[in-house]
Amino acid sequence: MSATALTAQIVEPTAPPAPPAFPAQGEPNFVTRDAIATYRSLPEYHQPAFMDAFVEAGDLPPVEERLPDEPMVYEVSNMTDGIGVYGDVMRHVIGGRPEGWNYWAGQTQGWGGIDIAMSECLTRTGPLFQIEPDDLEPLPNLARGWEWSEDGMSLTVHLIEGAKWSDGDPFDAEDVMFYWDHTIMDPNVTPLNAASPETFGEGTTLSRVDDYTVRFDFTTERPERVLYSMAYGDFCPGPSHILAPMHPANNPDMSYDDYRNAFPPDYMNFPVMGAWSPVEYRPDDVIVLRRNPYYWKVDSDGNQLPYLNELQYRLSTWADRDVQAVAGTGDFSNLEQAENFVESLRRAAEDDAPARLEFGPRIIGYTLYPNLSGNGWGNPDTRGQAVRELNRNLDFRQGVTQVIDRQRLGDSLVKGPFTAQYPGGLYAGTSYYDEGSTVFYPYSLESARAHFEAAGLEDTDGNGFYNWPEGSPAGTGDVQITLLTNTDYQTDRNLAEGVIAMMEEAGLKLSLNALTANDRDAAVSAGRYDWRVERNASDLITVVQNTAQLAPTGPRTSASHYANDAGELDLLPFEEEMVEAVEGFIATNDPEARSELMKTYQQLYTDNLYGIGLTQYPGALVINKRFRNVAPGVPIYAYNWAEDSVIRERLFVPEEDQIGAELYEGALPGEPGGEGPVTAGD
Ligand code: BQZ
Repeated sequence: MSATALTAQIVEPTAPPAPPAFPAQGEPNFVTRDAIATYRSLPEYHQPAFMDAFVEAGDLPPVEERLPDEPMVYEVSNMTDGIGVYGDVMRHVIGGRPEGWNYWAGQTQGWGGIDIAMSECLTRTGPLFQIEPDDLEPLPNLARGWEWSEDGMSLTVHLIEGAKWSDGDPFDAEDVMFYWDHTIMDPNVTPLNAASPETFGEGTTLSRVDDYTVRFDFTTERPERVLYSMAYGDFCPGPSHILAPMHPANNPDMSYDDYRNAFPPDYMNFPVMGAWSPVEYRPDDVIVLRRNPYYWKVDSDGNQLPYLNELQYRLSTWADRDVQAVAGTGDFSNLEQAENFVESLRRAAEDDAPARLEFGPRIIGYTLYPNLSGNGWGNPDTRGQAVRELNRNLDFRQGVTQVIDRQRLGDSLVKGPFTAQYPGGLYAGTSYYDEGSTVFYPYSLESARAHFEAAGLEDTDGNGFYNWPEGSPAGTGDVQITLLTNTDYQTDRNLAEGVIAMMEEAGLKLSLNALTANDRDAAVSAGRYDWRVERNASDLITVVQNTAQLAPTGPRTSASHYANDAGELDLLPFEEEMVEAVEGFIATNDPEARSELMKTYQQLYTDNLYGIGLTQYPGALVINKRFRNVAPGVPIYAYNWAEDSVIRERLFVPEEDQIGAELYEGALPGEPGGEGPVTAGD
């Protein structure tokens, strides 16, 4: 077809279609950060009654000796239902499976907030959804305070003093420096959630000042965004007294694989700074966590937290999590799979419904990501390399996006006002989103075909499917593309199958590669994929968190384009411009400059189709009605997941509502690596 005829068929991009109105149900109570918690000593401290026996038996020192001189104090004024009572359990259900406890070497604990319950980070961002815009900065946590140097080139961080790991070992700068030196700065180790040197800004260093003080030194002035990188998933130090002896840097008998697998799921009582430590694991059945006797947070009456003695994690499916939460046999769910909305809403609306369900903003988004590496990342074979070449062709990506009927795709998940057509990139309704900078390619098979032909594709054998471009090393056969997705979620699977069916209509042959989350994560980080359908991470929601992952700012920062084994990144021109915009954002604190940079980023992303947006919809927090102190308007996902944002350590259940379902009543975590929980005098 002549070029003019082709151009005639092309449908130009438009502004994104307006999303159907869907007001979030809960409205947060906006406060300043110190309204939630401060650090101070109190006249007296208390613990659950059953722990008195441990103190009498000499198994534990008295509570006031287990706490820091100035513990973190949650202010009753910010607790919706006031000071709580001890007891009861939160019954989680998850679809993940633990690989082990070595988060710092990239192992998953099974997700669903297990790692969030076990580990604490220097700062905290989950609860920021309720912070007044003028005070919007990460909350202090293990870092109780910080100050910038005059010239803004360094940040001195003050750690909480006198806090201890759940086995009584002191928490101090040694743990923080071990994390920095032997996790972030060690290229052989990638922690879960993939923090890397780029996460903290090119050339940043960290040094110990004294037992409770460390200092970041930067190469750019006052990179305030680093405070977000000191929060969950990027700076949650592990117990160096347990990890260091197993790390190859200190133990020549250990390889990095040995180190990664040194703490399998049946290693019990793993020392934590979080409120609960794992004491029982039954494969494909349950993980039980018991309260941390040295937890360093209290309420303003001096009651050592948490109020809940136990967390249970039933190892099932994510869909079952929704079902059990609305049925009342589970206690918590992030209702994030649109297919479950209608039934969950129906059940939650009944008078005797055991759980409350509250929808938040539209922050669940799915994207089709083509692998943009052309220089060998993931060692593609001839066919794979030919797909990469197509992926790197703008006409091809424009063809792919115009094949997708997003209205039909969204409706295939759930009818009604939930889903919106999502172009990709930053979300409508989030603080850095700009509609004017967002390019939307409307559904048009005709225009898609014109783009495919402009990319050199033709159905040369007339079987209805495009063949490899002329002279392609992949031969003359039909183009073959694999689509990777996560089989742990029906939404991921349904969207992938929807995309495959639509591509087939347009003449592109796709095959599904559906893997469990752990295998999928391994395939993605190794570059073993052509295309992947994925639920977006929080960087596209908040921008200030995981900012470096918004573009290939480093060899392993954006999973659409890692470097090859030689460390080379073959960025396309628009990717280089995206990197510039993101690095510019990281290097400035000027709000004007920041929003301009994100407009540039959004325009580059959606015009060049760095990722091809599919659908966007709200999520709902489902939590059993017996739990108190659940703040209003908790989004299931923003700066972090609701398991963090809801502040589980200050949730409680009134005595009369407690269900007596603790599996290890009266027990506490035992010795690290020991059998399991212990009772007083054991
Ligand atoms: C929430 C979350 C808590 C990871 C995981 C899981 C992994 C991804 C993502 C979510 C699960 C739940 O999400 O779906 O509702 O409980 O755990 O961590 O999808 O496979 O790699 O990024 O957070």
